[in-house]
Amino acid sequence: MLRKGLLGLLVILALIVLYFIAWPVPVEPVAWKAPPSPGYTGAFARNDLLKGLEFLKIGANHGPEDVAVDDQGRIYASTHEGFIVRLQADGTKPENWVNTKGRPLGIDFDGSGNLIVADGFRGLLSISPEGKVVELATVADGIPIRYADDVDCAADGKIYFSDASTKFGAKESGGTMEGSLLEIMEHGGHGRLLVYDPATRQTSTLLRGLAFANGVAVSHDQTYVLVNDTGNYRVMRYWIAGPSKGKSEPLIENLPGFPDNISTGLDGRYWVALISPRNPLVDDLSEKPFLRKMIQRLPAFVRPKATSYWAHHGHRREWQGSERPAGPEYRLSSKHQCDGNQRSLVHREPRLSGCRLFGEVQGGIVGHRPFYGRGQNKVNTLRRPGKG
Ligand SMILES: [Ca+2]
Ligand SMILES: [Ca+2]
Repeated sequence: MLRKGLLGLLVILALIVLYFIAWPVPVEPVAWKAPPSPGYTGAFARNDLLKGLEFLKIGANHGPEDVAVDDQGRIYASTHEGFIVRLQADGTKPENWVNTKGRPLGIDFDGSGNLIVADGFRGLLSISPEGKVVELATVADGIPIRYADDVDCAADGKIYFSDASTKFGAKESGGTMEGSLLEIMEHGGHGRLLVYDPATRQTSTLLRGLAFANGVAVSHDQTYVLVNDTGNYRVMRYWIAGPSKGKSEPLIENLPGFPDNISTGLDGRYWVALISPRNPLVDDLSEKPFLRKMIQRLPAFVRPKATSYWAHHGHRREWQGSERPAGPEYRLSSKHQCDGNQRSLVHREPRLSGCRLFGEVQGGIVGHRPFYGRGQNKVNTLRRPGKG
């Protein structure tokens, strides 16, 4: 009897071991070497500069991934429910303006007043001022766009956008968060930076191999495009003009968190939203793909995931003028919210004169922060946009 029981136990144990070794999972993890995290030190030292955000309501919608402002100063937010929510210029009266029937993520106005949308489920869309939705791109270089994430329109009309993962599509993976976790866990580099040319209606690939291609921002002088390589904790620069055209290099490396959106700001700044602090387990297992695969066989709730705790923003400032000064090319500073309010995963869109806007990826609000610095600390009304 005892022997039978022992045998049964051994069989169960063997099945468990077999499960952890052989059960099929969607990821095929790739070995890489995560640089040691600097943590929130130096320019990233914790502070409470984001405390006191005012919050604008977006109706019954959630997860405003990005925000944009039209020429009348009205505010638009892309939401989890598929709605583009529109608020009046004073931040009131949210209305469900258009539903893309997908998952709108990055949004930006083009020169003709169309709202260009990187839709995680549908690809690149354009919404006319009357609210008509048109698909601009669903395929690039023969590969379906499975996870359009962020978009930025250049002054010449070209539309730069990211396809976060060609393997783990937002829809096929069961959602944007699920797809991002798979891409980052595998670290297979299925993300790409794309450009849509309205003159030819063609979409082409500029950069490949990104471990979740995320936020996109065209530089102030229109000579390069920044794209966040989330799984590698870095911001990449791809040159679109000048002697380095077609080349790319990392601009900021080894960030202490996962970079999500990036946008242009005032005074030559760029704003990077760090969606979550780095996860020590993910870093420790970077060179152990087999163990990462085993972890994928654990129930979802015990697997590594984004930490919804507090918001961080690094920003970078470029040198002014054409002469590059000696020393680092950029200066970093950051603004945080450390009150533990679970207000996390914040993005920003600073293209307003007088205030900054944030979208909270998992919450139901858009944050509004009066512009501070340079002696302005109490602008409380939203003003007309000035291209920052
Ligand atoms: Ca994003
Ligand atoms: Ca952006």
